Amino acid sequence: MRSVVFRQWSIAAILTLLVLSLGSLNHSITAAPSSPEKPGDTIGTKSRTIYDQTNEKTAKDKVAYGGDVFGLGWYERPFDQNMGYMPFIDLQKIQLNREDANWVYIQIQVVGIVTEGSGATPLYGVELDTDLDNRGEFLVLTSIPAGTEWATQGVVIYTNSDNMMGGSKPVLIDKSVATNMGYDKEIFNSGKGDDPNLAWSRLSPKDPKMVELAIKSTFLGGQKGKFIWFPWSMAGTTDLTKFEFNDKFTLADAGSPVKKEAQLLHFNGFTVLTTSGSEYPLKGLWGVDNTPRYPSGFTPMGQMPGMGQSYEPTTEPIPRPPADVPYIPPT
Ligand SMILES: [Ca+2]
Ligand SMILES: [Ca+2]
Ligand SMILES: [Ca+2]
Repeated sequence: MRSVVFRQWSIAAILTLLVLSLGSLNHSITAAPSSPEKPGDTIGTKSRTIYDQTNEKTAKDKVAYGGDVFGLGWYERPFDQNMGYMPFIDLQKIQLNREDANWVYIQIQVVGIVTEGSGATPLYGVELDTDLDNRGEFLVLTSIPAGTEWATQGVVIYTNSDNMMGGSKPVLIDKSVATNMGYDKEIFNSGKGDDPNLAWSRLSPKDPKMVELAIKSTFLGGQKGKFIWFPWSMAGTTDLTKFEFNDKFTLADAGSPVKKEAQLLHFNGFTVLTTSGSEYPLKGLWGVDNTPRYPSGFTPMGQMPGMGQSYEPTTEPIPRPPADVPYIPPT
């Protein structure tokens, strides 16, 4: 009887130790605490990661490697008006992290050293569709952060006053000229706005090729918030009232970053035609890079145009429910 009691105590002790050690393990993988009014020093490690096409190998030939799909609003144009490569806006890897109770962090890594692009006053950020109607509500952009400390300086959040982002067909090319207003209205600029601490940026303390953004989690619906997001980088002269670009430019006016024939790609259930090489070189729409759209906090139901699930195109269709995102050639 005594030994049975002892054994029970031993099991209880082992269980207690196990719970304690699991507890400390749990603690050690949680992001360092942040303040509700200022982002934390460290960003968690469980991030949604997107890899984007890069162009350093083809830059000497003044062409993009690929990845530009005008009809879906996917751009691969980190080049100037003369097809000069801008590695400091060539998106490479983007991570979105929601482990922190107070902040959503976005880490944007490009091919070149960020500060080496200062002459072009580049902007880095994220577009957000917060009501899941495929129309962007917000565009959060930062200029090159002054340093590796979080600051609100240079961070601007734009919205659109007509809630008609993307015209009659969000994401896709409108058949007639879109007259919607684009990102025409600032709701936050360098700490000025209803909430002076809404969004922050810094250069990554670990990587000179990375810009980091922090947006208050409550702005995006809190920890259970659902939104569509995707990153942008652009030269600072980009006209934000021209969003969405594939409505406000024809492909002929925008130009093309590739010389290749347009290719039909089967892409996670989508069938898309890449941008035609006959429109080479870049004309009106240059100095921009982005990626497909991604869901956060929800699984997309039905067809959401421009959504990516993996960035690797395949030559054969992946069996999935039928998807058709028609490419509408400019007339
Ligand atoms: Ca890129
Ligand atoms: Ca929306
Ligand atoms: Ca449209």
